[in-house]
Amino acid sequence: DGHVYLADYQPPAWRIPHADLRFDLDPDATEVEARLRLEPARPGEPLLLDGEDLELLAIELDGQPLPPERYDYDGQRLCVHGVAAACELRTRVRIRPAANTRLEGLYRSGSLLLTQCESEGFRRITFLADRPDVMPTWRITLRAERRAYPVLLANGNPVGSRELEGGRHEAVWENPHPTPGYLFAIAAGPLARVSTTLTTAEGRRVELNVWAEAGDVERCRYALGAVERALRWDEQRFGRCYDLDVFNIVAAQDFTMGAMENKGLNIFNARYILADEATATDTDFLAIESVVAHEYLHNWSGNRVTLRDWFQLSLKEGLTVYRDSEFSADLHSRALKRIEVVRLLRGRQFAEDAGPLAHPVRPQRYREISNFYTLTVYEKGAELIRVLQALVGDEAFQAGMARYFADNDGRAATLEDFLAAHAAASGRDLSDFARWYAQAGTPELRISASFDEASGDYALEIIQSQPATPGQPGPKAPLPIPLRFALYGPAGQRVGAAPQTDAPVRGDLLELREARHVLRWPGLGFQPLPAFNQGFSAPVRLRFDYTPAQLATLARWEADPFSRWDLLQQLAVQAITGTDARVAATEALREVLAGLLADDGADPAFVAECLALPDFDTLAEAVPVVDPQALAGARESLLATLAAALEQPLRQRYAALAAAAGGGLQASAMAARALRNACLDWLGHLDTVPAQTQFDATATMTERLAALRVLLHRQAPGAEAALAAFRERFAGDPLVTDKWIGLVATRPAADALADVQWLLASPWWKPANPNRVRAVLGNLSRGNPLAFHRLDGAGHRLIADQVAAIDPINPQVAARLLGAFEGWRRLRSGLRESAEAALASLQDRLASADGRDLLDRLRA
Ligand code: B3K
Ligand code: ZN
Repeated sequence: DGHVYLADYQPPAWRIPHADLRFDLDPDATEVEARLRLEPARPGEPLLLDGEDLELLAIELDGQPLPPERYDYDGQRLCVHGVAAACELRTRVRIRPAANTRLEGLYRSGSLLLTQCESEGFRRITFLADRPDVMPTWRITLRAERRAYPVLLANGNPVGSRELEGGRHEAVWENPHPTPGYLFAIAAGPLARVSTTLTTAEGRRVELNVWAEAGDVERCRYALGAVERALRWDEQRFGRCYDLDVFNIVAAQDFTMGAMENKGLNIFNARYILADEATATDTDFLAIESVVAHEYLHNWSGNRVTLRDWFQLSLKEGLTVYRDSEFSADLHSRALKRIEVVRLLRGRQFAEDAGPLAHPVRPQRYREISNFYTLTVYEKGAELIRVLQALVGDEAFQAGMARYFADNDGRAATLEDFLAAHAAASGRDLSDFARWYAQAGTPELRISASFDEASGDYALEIIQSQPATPGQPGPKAPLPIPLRFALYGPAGQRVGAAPQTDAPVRGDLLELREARHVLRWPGLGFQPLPAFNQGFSAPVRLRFDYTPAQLATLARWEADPFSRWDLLQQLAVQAITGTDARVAATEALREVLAGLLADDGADPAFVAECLALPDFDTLAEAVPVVDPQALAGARESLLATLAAALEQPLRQRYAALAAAAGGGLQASAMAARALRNACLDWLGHLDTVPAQTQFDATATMTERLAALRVLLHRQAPGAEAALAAFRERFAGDPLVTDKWIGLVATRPAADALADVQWLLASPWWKPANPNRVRAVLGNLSRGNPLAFHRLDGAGHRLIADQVAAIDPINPQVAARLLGAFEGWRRLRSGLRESAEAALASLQDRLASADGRDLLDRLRA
């Protein structure tokens, strides 16, 4: 039926211990000669290799040309007949990088030639068993014209280079670590670098380089520092050292995802490398550091220990997201990092888990694996590592990680291997925990309290349930859920008494195992105020009926900043979507925010997070039927009301932070800018003059872009002039151009669609550049509910038409865009029909496997 099933896994029939590749690079026609050493692993099986759209020029077995009857090649698979023993296969193929708009395999980006192989792109370069459990060591020879391609990079260590005739030259690289084809990479072109050397904790001298096209190289310094920080952190926190003599990163303007962790040669979307304070925002800097760390950290979680098959994807991605978020939390603020992660999880992953694309963290089947690089596999996968850590405790978790790396080094592992290492280290049976990986959908906890006046007994009842999801109608087994909790007495004192319950309790951590648990405090004597899920210990939807006054009280009593932020979010959700509680919630919110704005002792970055009310996606998750106009309108009017009520404190705080916000990347300056920009945004509901003043005076992109956003989104008198000035100033910089385009595409109004149409007809529209597609269409579909969900259906039609247009150019980018429809069944009537019609219109217009798979699941 076109699906690949986890249950069908078979180990490879042939091993490939070594691969020797020779490239004659040319953008129009590159020739690749491959010598593969082959050994039968399961005697009697045919020799099959993957190879997609390759022009086969020559084929030899053990030095003898193969006659046509000895092999078949159908454009997808090469089958060599009549081989049973170890041998060497030599092939020569031609490929066409400049014609490769899919950006999978070998492709051209500007003056560079680059590769992207994960998941199944290697087969577009040459023949191989293109699966993660086939792991050759590699020798890679690159030859090219020196003038156009002075730098030639590949995986591993450089082992030689020489001049060739006719202005050509050659570089040879060796990767001694067994490495699957998906981690193969080469990069060639007029690259310049920033560089440093260091000695690892194991005593290895390593050269770190970040490469970019010559004009951009000065903007690579921050990324270089980030690599060094990540390398040191992995040594200290996990005892993992780097294992080659060089670590190279290359920045590319055309790149489908964020970045790629190829062994020793990471290739990055330029937006996650290039930065200085004039062209990148503070948010960009933090994102760069975190993506650089993520890819670096893959060297152990992904590369040294790789995957048996693609179903195990979260084994490297969830784990590496967990690792990079710990890195950021250790280097900066743990609470702020947690807030960022939980925003993404609640706003986007919960939506994925609740819609037609929901799937388990380890899917059981796929048609196109590219469609499973999802928030569920990445972000929920990372949360599961955190759940595991909470269940076994920090010390056992650390021991389990050490054991996992030691037992699986050089292997292609499974989630079972991961859980076995943790079970052994913690002495705990983790078979119930494994259900988290198999069951889709966000668990829900309903908690209700009861207090008996006569006896003074207090009790909490906790009921766990799992929603039905596509292919998993249920019923589903209960999950082990680590839930933090606290009880407060009438004056805000913590109740220390442990509850009576059949669930294990360690301090403030409760471990839910069954569908229902009751916690009793006999004779407590008063009705306490309970608080739950501090630090978001459990990735669940939690329902407990609080009044606005109770939420506001807890927001003062709770010490954990994450929880305080979370309680304010809940208050804001009540103030926006509530019925009876609305007025009271608004007033409570005003009071808490006024207190925060007046509190000079609070971290300004934290106050800024509290001022950022729940975004549209988070609100949409809180209501059963999504009415975008009503939700956005209610949010807008809450902001206007509060801005008017808080005008004085907003203006004061904005002015008081001016000096601290000046420049520099130290935490205090970033925090000051964050709070100033939050104030500016709120003030924009009343007055756009401060934004105009900030736009004219500032030197940093953080302040310039925030000011431009207010001017454009509030349609200030100076908006057009400011946009023109910004556009001119950064005309030569595609990444900054993406920024103003993003602001235009997210103006919160239905007629922003006309601006998007204008962009699509302008010279700025570059449908083959993934960053530009995201800037224009990703922002419209994911960041502008009023324009995307226009009542006349024009937003839905525009995105559907663009998906059809981009599908033949870059199917992965098109499929991502199509994912914006994932919430369509929950839209209010009228919009639901228009979304359904837009999807139906695509039925005969998508040719790619990516697009077809996604469309079928969306419409099922
Ligand atoms: N592993 C890559 C993602 C590859 C996506 C392929 N369609 C980047 C990362 O997660 O680190
Ligand atoms: Zn990753």
